[in-house]
Amino acid sequence: MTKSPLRLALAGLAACASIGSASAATNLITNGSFESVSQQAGTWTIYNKLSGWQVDTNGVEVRNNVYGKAYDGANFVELDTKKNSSISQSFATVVGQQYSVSFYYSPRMQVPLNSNDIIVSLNGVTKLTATGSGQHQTGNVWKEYGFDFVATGTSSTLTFAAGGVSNSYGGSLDKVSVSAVPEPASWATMLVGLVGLGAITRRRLR
Ligand SMILES: [Ca+2]
Ligand SMILES: [Ca+2]
Repeated sequence: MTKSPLRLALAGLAACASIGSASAATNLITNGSFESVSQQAGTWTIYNKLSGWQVDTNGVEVRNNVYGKAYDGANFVELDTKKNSSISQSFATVVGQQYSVSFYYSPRMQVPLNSNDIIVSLNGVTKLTATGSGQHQTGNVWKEYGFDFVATGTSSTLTFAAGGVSNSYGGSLDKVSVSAVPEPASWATMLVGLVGLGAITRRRLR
C-alpha cells in the first residue's frame, strides 16, 4: 500500500507531538534539584536518605543557600560530608535510545582545586570530573556540565561522588536532569510530514 500525503502528514504530526512532549524535557531523575527536603534557610544537614537517590554510608549534605546560593530552588548538595561520599540514582531506559545528562556544579568557596572534585559515572564507568578552585570565590559560581549516552540496558545508573582530598569541604551540585534525545528517524518522519502537509495545502489552494 502506498502512503498517501495525508497519511504521511498525520504520521509526521504524530512524530511532532511525541517530539514536542520529549522536548518539554521529561526529566527521568527524581528530586534532581534536591528540593524534597524542607531545609531551613541558611542551614545544612547530613542525611542518610534522600528521595529518589541511593545515599552512600557517609551521607549527603543538603544545604539551603548556605555559603552560596542554590542554582535552582533553595537547596543544593555537597558530597564531601564528613568524608568523601556519593549519591546515585537508577532510572528506566530504552536500549539503543540516546539520553542527555545535565547538572550544575560549583567549586565551594575558599576550598582549593584538589578538594572540590565531583566524579560523575554512568553504570560504574567514569564519564567526567567536575572540578575547580573556590579559593578566590565568593558564594557559588555555577556551571553546567553534561554528556550524552546510548542506553545499553532497561535501567541505567547515574552516580555523583566526591573526589580529591576528603576533608568535609567539597564541590556543590544542583539541578540534575536526564532526558531522551529525539532520534534522527523522528525528525525525518516529521520533515516528511511537513512536506506532506505542504503538498496538501498547495493542492487545496488550487
Ligand atoms: Ca536545587
Ligand atoms: Ca574535599
